[in-house]
Amino acid sequence: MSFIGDVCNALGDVALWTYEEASIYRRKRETQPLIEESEAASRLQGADYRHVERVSDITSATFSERYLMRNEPVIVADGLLDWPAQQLWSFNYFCEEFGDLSVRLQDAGFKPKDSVELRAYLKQIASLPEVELGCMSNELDYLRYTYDSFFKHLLFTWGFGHRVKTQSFSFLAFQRIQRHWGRPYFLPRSGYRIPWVQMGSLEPNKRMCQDWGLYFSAPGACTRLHVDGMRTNAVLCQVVGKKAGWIFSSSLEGAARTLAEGRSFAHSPAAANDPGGQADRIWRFDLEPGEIMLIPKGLPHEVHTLSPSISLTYNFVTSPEYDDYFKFKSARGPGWIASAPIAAALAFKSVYQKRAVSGSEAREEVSLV
Ligand SMILES: O=C(O)CCC(=O)C(=O)O
Ligand SMILES: [Fe+2]
Repeated sequence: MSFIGDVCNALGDVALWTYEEASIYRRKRETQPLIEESEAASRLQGADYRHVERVSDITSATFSERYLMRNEPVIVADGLLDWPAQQLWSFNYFCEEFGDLSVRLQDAGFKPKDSVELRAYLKQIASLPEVELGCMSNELDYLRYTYDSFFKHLLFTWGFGHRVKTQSFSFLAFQRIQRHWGRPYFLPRSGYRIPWVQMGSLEPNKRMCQDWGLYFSAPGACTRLHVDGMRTNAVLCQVVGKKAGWIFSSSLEGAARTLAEGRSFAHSPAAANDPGGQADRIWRFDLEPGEIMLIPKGLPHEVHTLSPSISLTYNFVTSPEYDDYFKFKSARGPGWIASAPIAAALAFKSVYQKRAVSGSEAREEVSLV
């Protein structure tokens, strides 16, 4: 991408942020009635419960039409096919390359915790045994992202990161692992609103996308139920280890949050402007190394680490989705994170444990031909 192209994209980003800031965050939203805990439980119990579809060898047109535009989660089983990261990344690799750096860990709700030496942290988690979904431990914190100044972050966001001097792990890693990964093969090349890319192609390994992070976590670690801050799509690219969890339809946002936190939140009726106009649905996912999952824009999700894990994630919105995204975010506001995991809520435990026993979790690979 040329210098002029980078500057145009940066101006596009600024214009869009200003527009959203003025029209969404400062706007008064209609207040919805609160949902009772008992009603929340019955909504989740009555919801359609299924596994996230698994596909491979998917074109970007099919991916956009079947999943992105319909706000339907999907796992692309061969997602990391062309990423050298699959061969190169390991706990040893990151110890050797970046082990001396100090990193700030986070708890299950993205809250900053202690700073530790990266090597000590990675050694501590690398050999821990696998756990089952729902076995959580509060002992081990997560490494998600550690950035230094806001100004440097802007430079990375606009593709000038290679010129920046930094000692912050996420920035340094972004610079040094650039050739190990790239835009997943099934994502559109161009036509993004977030980040703004209307000309040229999006190269997320050169221009740091929103919420870009290299995540390291131990078996039993969890990212509690939440909706991503800007309500954009996320791709969760699983390089080492396994993760599992659930994604909830937009109609269950209030019910799921109410159960997780044990206090009432606004009911979220399935509105005409909900992306995909989804009925009550819970998707369970099991993500294996080499796979990439789409977490559709605005949907609540909770993620558990089952075995020592290294993953990479970033967020985006394509141009054709923007109207739906904007209307939905105007109605619901920015994202949130629950104060407790939904996996620990008794009424939800009975939902997922029953489904596991009844075998209704059978996985299927969808044929695209
Ligand atoms: O991988 C994880 O634990 C959580 C990913 C996620 O949902 C996020 O970072 O927003
Ligand atoms: Fe998320």
